[in-house]
Order: sequence, then structure tokens, then C-alpha cells
Amino acid sequence: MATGQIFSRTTQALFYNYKQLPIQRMLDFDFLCGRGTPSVAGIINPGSEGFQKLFFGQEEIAIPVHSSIEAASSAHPTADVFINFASFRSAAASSMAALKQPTIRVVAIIAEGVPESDTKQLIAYARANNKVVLGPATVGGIQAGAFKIGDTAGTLDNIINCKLYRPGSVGFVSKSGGMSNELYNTIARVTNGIYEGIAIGGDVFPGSTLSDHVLRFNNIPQVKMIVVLGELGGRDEYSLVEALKEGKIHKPVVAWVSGTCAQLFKSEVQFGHAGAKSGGELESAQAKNQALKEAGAVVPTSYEAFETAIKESFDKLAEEGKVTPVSDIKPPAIPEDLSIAIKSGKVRAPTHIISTISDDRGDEPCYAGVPMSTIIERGFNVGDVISLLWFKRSLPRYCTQFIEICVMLCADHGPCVSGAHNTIVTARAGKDLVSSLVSGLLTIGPRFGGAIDDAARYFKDAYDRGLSPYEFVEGMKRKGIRVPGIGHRIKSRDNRDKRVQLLQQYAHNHFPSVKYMEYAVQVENYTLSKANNLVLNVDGAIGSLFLDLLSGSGMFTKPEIDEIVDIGYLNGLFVLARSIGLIGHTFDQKRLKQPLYRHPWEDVLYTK
Ligand code: Q5B
Repeated sequence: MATGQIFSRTTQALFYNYKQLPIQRMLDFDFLCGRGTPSVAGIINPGSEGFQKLFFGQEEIAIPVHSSIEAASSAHPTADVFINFASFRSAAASSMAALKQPTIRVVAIIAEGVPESDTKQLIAYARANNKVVLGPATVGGIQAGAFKIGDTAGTLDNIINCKLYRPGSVGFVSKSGGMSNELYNTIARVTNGIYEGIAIGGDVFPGSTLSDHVLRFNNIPQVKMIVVLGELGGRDEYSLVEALKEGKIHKPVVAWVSGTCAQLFKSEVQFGHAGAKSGGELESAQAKNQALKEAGAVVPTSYEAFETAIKESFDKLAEEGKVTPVSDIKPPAIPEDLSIAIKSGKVRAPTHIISTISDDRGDEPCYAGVPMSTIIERGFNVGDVISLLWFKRSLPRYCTQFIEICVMLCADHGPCVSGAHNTIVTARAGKDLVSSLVSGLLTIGPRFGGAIDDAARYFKDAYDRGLSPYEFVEGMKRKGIRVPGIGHRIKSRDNRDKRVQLLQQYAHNHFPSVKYMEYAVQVENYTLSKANNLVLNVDGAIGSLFLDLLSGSGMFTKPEIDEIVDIGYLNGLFVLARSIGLIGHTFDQKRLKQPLYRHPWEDVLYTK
């Protein structure tokens, strides 16, 4: 165990397990104290490497992240404090690994519930190797104006109120982390402030004891008086009693052991900490307070009188000229985090994204204002969800049913079409699902599956302008544009596309009007007079029928229809639907364990 200072203004730590908040609190404390270097040199996040961005004042800094304790220790040989935020399951092993690093001097273990047998091994190793263990079950400790462990002393406001950004003359040690915050306040009120404060943790076997730290404080010249807050349970306070009796402590000690109320209970009481239970008489708060008093410590009659006792002891030292007055400094203001400032209404900031279709912030996600539970309770189908997320309204059932039929009919068209072929080749090249899927999707365009929007645009324009099929088709020919939605590689007058027939049949039965589709059929009749394969294809059928849906449903204004056609919503139906088939083809190839595809030479015309 160290005999004097364990921290300074240049102390740096390695932080085990990435926890953004306590690390940021340490860096904010550094900035408040005017430290030149951040107190966290490196972060250990088992299994990952890189950097974590954090703030040092207003500036963003990148703190290196290491995958192992060994790597972090060799990368930061001057970092001699190890702050362990591991869970109780892994805290012992990682703490032992840290203690074994020659560069590590102090290990703080935050986790509660570390097995006592493990803690005993850590203590034995630390004592044998002259190292300090704080905890387990501790918040850590602080050297005012110099270095702070994790969440010690709480919020910045509390740290400023307790003047912990500059050193005072009081050494303070307690078992409880929560109570140490209380005492930082008390000590700041009635003395010139804390020099160092340590919470040893509430376990039965703490890594270092109250007396270990009192003896250390005794050797630190800047510490002029010592405040101790013990608690019932255990015998730690008696080693302090011994040290006092043996005259090893030359500075005034003001002490209180909390838990005097335990005697009011009929049976044994277990307080918050594992070690805080009244065992035998000797472990009671009364007995320990009495022993400390007899050994020479200043012990008040109650916790309420603790503050006065601290004040009187400090005032006496001041009268004797034993405390040098502390010159107060104004700590720099720490910039507030934007999210906190916005929450408190202090600032406003422009947003970078605007979204109108969904909201995931409440109790349940909403699609266009409709909560998930409503979607399920009312038996919405995929078509209803598409109508909410794409069209931002609940369309009548015959419309959402039509959308679903489009999705079902276009889900797949065999392995030979462009998209499926690409997906199959990609899957056979050993690529993953998403790569195989997108390689197929990328073929969707003006010739394959992606002609729905253009079909809707051209059919709408021609119909609305009153063009005859002849005028329309010949006009397109003069411009050198193939009529979108017309023509197919394998379908023809004598081999009709069943999908087109099913869509037309549904619309005839359910749509109030099918004027655009009838116009498309007239166009088809004309193009079929030119060639057998110039049929109305599935893209053309969906494009024209969707125009009928938009205009006939009464759910869209004319400008809204123009916008939908102009933006081009409808290819989305084919993309969505065909994804189902392309995913299926990927699984199929993987399931069949198909080897790398190579196109046969015989199928290529090699020519000059
Ligand atoms: N000609 C689809 O052409 C295809 C003409 C035309 C005027 C036309 C072609 C085309 C418009 C785009 C379109 C969607 C490339 C198709 C789909 C999904 C799919 C696919 C699947 C699935 C086929 C021969 C002669 C030439 C051309 C003329 C052809 N189309 N004239 N308007 N639209 N259509 N795409 O058979 O005088 O000899 O020079 O671009 O709607 O993709 O199942 O496979 O579910 O996966 O290769 O159904 O029609 O014919 O190019 O040899 O042309 O007809 O100008 O005249 P072909 P080509 P000429 S549905």
C-alpha cells in the first residue's frame, strides 16, 4: 500500500469498458481544474480497437481504444491508474490482469458483488506488490484540483459547489460513495475544502481500508486534518483506533460511524452495503464511535453534530496558523452539451432532417400517425402499410388489396429474368444476402421492371391530351422512344401474360373507373398490329391501373396525382415485390450449394 500521494495533476488512467458518461465527467473535471492533459489516456474495450470521440472543454478529442489491458498498458506507460467499470462477473479477472501490469499502481473497482474470495486474492496480490486497490463497490475517489475517478462527486454543479476544482486541506475517507458526496458538501461549507477524498466501498473486504488511507493522509503535508465516515459492520475502524493509540497519526481526526439506529431494531439489520450489517456488539456503530473517541479522535454525539465537530477542529487549526489560506479561483465554464441545453430550453438549434411519415419516439412507433397497435388490432395488410408510408393516408381496402396483388404478382418471374439471373450469379460467387439482393435490384430500370413510372407518365399525358393511340405511338416513334409498358421478351398476342389479365380483372370488378387502363389496351391493340410481342406488359398494366386508382379513389387531388407521377412512386412496387423473389433465389442457390458460375465459351460470340 502506498504511503503518501496516489494522484496528482498529471495522473492519467486507463478506463476499462467504454462508458461515455463517467469518462466525460472525468474530462470535464480535468478542464475545470485547468489540467493540461486529459486524465483518461486510453480506453480498454475488449475485442475492439480504434478511437472514441469525447470533449475536453469545447474541443473534441479522440481517445485511443485498445482491445486488451496489456496493449493499453504498453501504449500508455505513464498511465498508472486503472479504472475498472467491468461487471461483477469479470471485474476480478480484469483487475488482477491490471495489477500484474508493471505500469499500473492503483486499481479502482466499481462493480458491486465481486466474490469475496476473488477480492481477497486481489488484496493479497496488491499488498505483496505495493499497489493500491480502491473498492470493489466504490464510486472511486478524488484529489481536488487534480484527478477524479469516474462518477465521484456527481454532477459538475456539485463539484463546483464543493470547490473540488482546487485543493483544500482536508483528507476525507468513507466507506460509502453516496455519503461521500454529502460530506464533500459539508466539508466545503465549514473548512477550506477537500484535499483528497476516497470511498473505499461497502464490501466486507475492501481492497484498501479506512486506516490505510488515514495513514496515507498523515504523510501528505498538504493534508492538515482528516475526516472519517465509517459505518456499522466489520472491524476496519479498529485498525484506525490502534493507529491512533500507537501515536501513528499526528493530525486531528474527526470521525463518525453511521448506523447507530441499528440498535432500535429487534433483529440484525443489513443496510445497503454488503459489509453494513450489525454483527456482534463490537461491530456496532456505538462501540466503534466509543473506541475512536477513546483513542483520541473527535467523535460527535450524532451525525447532525458531525458538521460542527469538523468546523471546530478546522477553526482551531486555523487559529493555530496550521492551515495556509487557500486562494480561490474561478473555474472555467464547461460548455453544456447541446442535447441538455435543448432539453432545458436554453438554446434552439435547427434540425438537419425533416420526416413526415413515421415517428419512433413515443411509447410505440407510428406510421403516418397510426400507432402499431392499431395496425395490428385492425388487421392492416402490407398494402395498408404501404399506403400509410408511401401515400401518407389510409386508402380504401380495394386499393390496398390492389397494392398487395401487385406485390404478390411481381414477387418473382423465374430464374431467367435479368434481376434473378444477377442475383443467382452473385450468390454463386459466395456473396452475402444483401449483395446478392442488390445486384439483382440494380438491373431494374427502363427495360426491366422499372417501366411502371414512365408508363404512367406517358399514358397519362397522352390520355389527358386526348391523343389517339395512333398519334401517341407514332409520336413516340418519331422521338425514338419505345412505349413504356408495351412489349415483352416472351409474352405475345398468343401467349398472354396471366398477371396482366388478373390485374385487369380485379380492376374491372373493384375500381370505379378504368379509363387509363382501357386507353392502354387501345394502345396495345395498335402496337400488336405492328408486332406480335408488343403486348401490354405487367409494368404497363400496373402503371395505367394505378392512374385509375389515384384518380378514381377520390383520395388524391389533381396536383397530388401529378406529384406522385412526377416523383415516380410506382417502380417502388416492382422493387419491393421483386426483392421477395430475389431473396428467395439467393437462399435457393445457397441451399443447393451451387458453385461459382462461369458463362460457357460456346455461348459467346468471339469476334473481331
Ligand atoms: N419495340 C421489353 O423487347 C422489351 C417496343 C417497340 C415500341 C415498344 C421492349 C421494351 C418498353 C419497356 C418495358 C418492361 C425490352 C417489360 C418486365 C418484367 C418481366 C420481365 C420478364 C418480369 C422487349 C423489336 C422491335 C423493334 C423495337 C420494337 C419493342 N418494344 N416499339 N414500343 N415498347 N419495352 N419494359 O422483345 O422496327 O424491329 O426496330 O423496351 O415496358 O421487364 O419476364 O422477362 O416480370 O420479370 O427485346 O415481365 O419491348 O424486342 O428490342 O428486339 O425490339 O419491336 O423498336 O422494332 P424485345 P426488341 P424494329 S416487363
